Amino acid sequence: MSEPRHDWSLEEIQALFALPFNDLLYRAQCVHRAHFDPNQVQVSTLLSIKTGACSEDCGYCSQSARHDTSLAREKLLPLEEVVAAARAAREKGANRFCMGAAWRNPTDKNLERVIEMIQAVRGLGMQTCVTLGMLTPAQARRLREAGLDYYNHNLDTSPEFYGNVITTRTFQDRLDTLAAVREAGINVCSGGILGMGESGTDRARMLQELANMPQHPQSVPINMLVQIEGTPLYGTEELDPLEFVRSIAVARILMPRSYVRLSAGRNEMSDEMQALCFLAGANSVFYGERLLTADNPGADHDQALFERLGLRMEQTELEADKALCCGP
Ligand code: SAM
Ligand code: DTB
Ligand code: SF4
Repeated sequence: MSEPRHDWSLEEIQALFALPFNDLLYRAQCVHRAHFDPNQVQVSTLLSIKTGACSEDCGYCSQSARHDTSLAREKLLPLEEVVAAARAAREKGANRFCMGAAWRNPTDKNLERVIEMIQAVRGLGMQTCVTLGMLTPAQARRLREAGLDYYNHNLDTSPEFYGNVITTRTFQDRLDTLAAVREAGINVCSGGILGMGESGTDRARMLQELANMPQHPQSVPINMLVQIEGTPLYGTEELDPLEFVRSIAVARILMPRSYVRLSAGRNEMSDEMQALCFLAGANSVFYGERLLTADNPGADHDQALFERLGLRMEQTELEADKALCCGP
């Protein structure tokens, strides 16, 4: 197996996008099979632990205080509510619990409250992920010490298109947070959003930025824009679904060992479109009826889909250990 590359040129990536669809999917499927069980998906459940009233102006987001989206605001949730949600997610089969807060960045006081949540969720035998905005290197180290498994912070789009979507923090700010997370030894979860009106070159550039990081993010969420009324991006022309599938395939080829997550927007996708995304190398999803504020297919729908496709959900470590020592 060859070592993953970190020197992809834009031309090479554009040449992948330009392949005939069948050739591209075949290449992606070969890469996928060389590194992963092709019939297994990792499932993460999301919970918004602090909702709305965010100071940032991200053009896609329901939670920005600058957009009129009629979203109910909520302060940081009490610990017991978070643990109850994580337990329910575990019972439905999720092996990772991802907690998101509508902050530009957490204060050190906020961080200590979130750490209590991380420790309680780990206590349930689940992997933990949080997405809290920008972090300082010291905050990233504090999260690592507390046992956090993954930190999600997306590039969102290409550096060139970025200013059309967000003005209150820079693309470089995002790279700095990701470097702090990586250097603290936390697994990086980073990807972006397609369907925001970006060009094909922007999609290729975003994937190039992700693939040419010093280490590939362990997890790469590819979101389809969920159009939210009242946000500046509401009404954007929809992306050709096959172009979305191609982007998943290219992500798989560029980052062969990363989990590529078919993320937001599944509620608006047909089962057949999702099946194509799995064929293109997606091997992770957000699972449960809500993302942070938007709807997601319910667990029942997903279980039926996995059944139809013969996909198995990755287990928690505890379940995997039990299966090893006690048999089926
Ligand atoms: N406030 C933190 C931040 O921005 O880093 C954490 C939460 S934020 C909601 C996490 C990510 O969700 C964003 O970076 C974006 O990629 C994704 N996201 C938010 N709203 C979305 C939407 N309407 N459609 C698709 N993805 C979205
Ligand atoms: C990611 O890439 N997508 C998730 C998670 N990371 C935090 C969030 C999707 C949000 C979709 C819109 C909403 O629920 O408000
Ligand atoms: Fe705030 Fe995050 Fe939404 Fe941007 S994406 S407005 S930082 S919650």
